[in-house]
Amino acid sequence: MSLPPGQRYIPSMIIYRILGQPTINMDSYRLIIDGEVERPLQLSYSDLLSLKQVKVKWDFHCVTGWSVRDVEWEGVELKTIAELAKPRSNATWLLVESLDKYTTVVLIEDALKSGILALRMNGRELLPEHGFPARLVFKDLYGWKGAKYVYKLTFSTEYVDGYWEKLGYHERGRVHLEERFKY
Ligand SMILES: Nc1nc2c(c(=O)[nH]1)N[C@H]1C(S)=C(S)[C@@H](COP(=O)(O)O)O[C@H]1N2
Ligand SMILES: [Mo]
Repeated sequence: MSLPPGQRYIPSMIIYRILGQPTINMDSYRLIIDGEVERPLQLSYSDLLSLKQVKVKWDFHCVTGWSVRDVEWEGVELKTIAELAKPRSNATWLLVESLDKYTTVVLIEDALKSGILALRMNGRELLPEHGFPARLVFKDLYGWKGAKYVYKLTFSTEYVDGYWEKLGYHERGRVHLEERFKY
């Protein structure tokens, strides 16, 4: 896919930690899946490693205008997690919460199309600064939708602004349509 409108390539990803670097306790870490699901889940890191893993190589696009070519991610497709949790058909939005209190929101349709809960990046375990133990990544959504240090995914009938959406960034954030801002 060609470079999306308004983007330029840089050599490597810029690290953003708008709410700082959280301390992680791996003994207590659980990925919680709740909300409008038939089967709420709490998955430990080893549970996540035991699920089917996929590997992708995607360009990464930050809404501030930089892109990085061919970043490799490995982890669990959100589709796989949804198959276990069984979201109800009235759920429309996936509300995302991280250990640093960062939040965002993704349309469930977009999340199931190309969302990955990434555990590895460029051939190694996620570095702390890139979101260890787990982060989200989406093929065609801007980088801010890819919450690092993620611990909760809530299937919701209602839209709720996350950190950047509250400040005017777009509900969906599709890169090729330049969905940068709400207005
Ligand atoms: N928890 C958390 N996740 C986050 C951010 C953040 O500040 N905190 N920044 C977002 C933005 S705007 C981008 S572009 C990417 C950058 O990923 P990187 O820090 O691994 O380079 O992380 C996204 N996820
Ligand atoms: Mo970003």
